[in-house]
Amino acid sequence: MATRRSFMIGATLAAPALLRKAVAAEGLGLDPHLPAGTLSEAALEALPGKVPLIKLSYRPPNYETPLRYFNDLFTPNDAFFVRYHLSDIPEVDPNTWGLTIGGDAAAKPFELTLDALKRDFAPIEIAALCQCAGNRRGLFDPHVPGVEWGYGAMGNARWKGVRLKDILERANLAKETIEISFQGTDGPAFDKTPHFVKSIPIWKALDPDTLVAYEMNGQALPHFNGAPARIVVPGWAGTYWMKHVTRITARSTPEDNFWMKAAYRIPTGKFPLVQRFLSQETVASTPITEMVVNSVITAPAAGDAVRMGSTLTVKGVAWDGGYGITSVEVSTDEGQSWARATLGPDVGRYSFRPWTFQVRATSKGPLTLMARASNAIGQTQTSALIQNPAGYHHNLMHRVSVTVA
Ligand SMILES: Nc1nc2c(c(=O)[nH]1)N[C@H]1C(S)=C(S)[C@@H](COP(=O)(O)O)O[C@H]1N2
Ligand SMILES: [Mo]
Repeated sequence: MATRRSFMIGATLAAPALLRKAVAAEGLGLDPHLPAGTLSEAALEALPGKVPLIKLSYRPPNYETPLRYFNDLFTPNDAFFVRYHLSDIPEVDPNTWGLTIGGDAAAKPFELTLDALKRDFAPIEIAALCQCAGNRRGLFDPHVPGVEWGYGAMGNARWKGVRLKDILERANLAKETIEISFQGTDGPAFDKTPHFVKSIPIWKALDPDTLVAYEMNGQALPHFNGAPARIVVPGWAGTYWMKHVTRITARSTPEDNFWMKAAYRIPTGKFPLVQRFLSQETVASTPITEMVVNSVITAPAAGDAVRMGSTLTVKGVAWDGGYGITSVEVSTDEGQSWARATLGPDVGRYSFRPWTFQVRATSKGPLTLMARASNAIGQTQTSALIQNPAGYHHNLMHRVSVTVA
């Protein structure tokens, strides 16, 4: 099996000269509540293979998707957001790529080529939203440190691959297995930051919807979204969706690294979440698990002009951790009254659920739209932000103001 270095084509992240010219920041539609530094520094810029996205940092690359792309149920691959923690991101050659399955709890460790992965296991395709737990961090009030995302650290796609459970079955797992951990090929460029390694509890790894995916929306995964294969954990925050995965480790002890012990954790019991990652939980904090119920308004855009007397079609998407969206309501009077939006097609419980709402513009001046999603277990978006030090799980109701003239 290839060593870490030998299956890389060699190029690390492209030098700035290879980027298409940065486009002027105006027209980015950034929320004015983002930190001042983000508002002045963010720019539209295209990574190789991508359309211009909102660049928040270049090393490591953190690029978010402009809100209007979520008018489509599935986010185009070339507009799908990009999130990395470390700057050395080799392009992986799919022909020499290999996946190693091992660990102290795997009685029969083995290795897979990409061909074997596709040939030896039944393919399955699932529609699911990949969202960074820190999506909308930049809208926390007061601001918290971290990548200051607006609304676009998420994307909805059809993921094709094989069940992680089918792969694990071949490794003859010990009954003591408590976590399955994942490692990719990217690493630190200069410093001593530990490699990005994440684990999930064994019960989530064996969930038939948890995948090792090699296609996204009918195409091979783009480099920046994890080529040639990534982990897909439907319903759970993006942090577990390991890109360029090369090693799957079955563990009889909890993974003990910075990325599990210090990052992507929330205060224990503070959020209305159901799924718990008990082998990593302490009295003070617990790992992020499923996404909270949420929605955005994708049209009209903030600041649009609307003709007096016309009927405006309000559009958006809603999602949760996989319990299922049951309603979206819209308010045009600052939340005093709410009316039900019409839900669009249900393509799976982990996917965006589109919705529409018609409203007549009956008085001149500003018109503020608000949206609120609810799910099948009775959860609704919050109207008071749940504070937490790293700015995760922002699900305040989205507001968009237009002008009726
Ligand atoms: N190899 C690798 N995989 C990774 C990460 C990373 O830094 N390296 N970041 C994770 C996080 S925090 C998120 S939110 C998602 C983002 O997926 P995307 O870049 O395809 O949009 O990838 C996850 N997988
Ligand atoms: Mo993330």
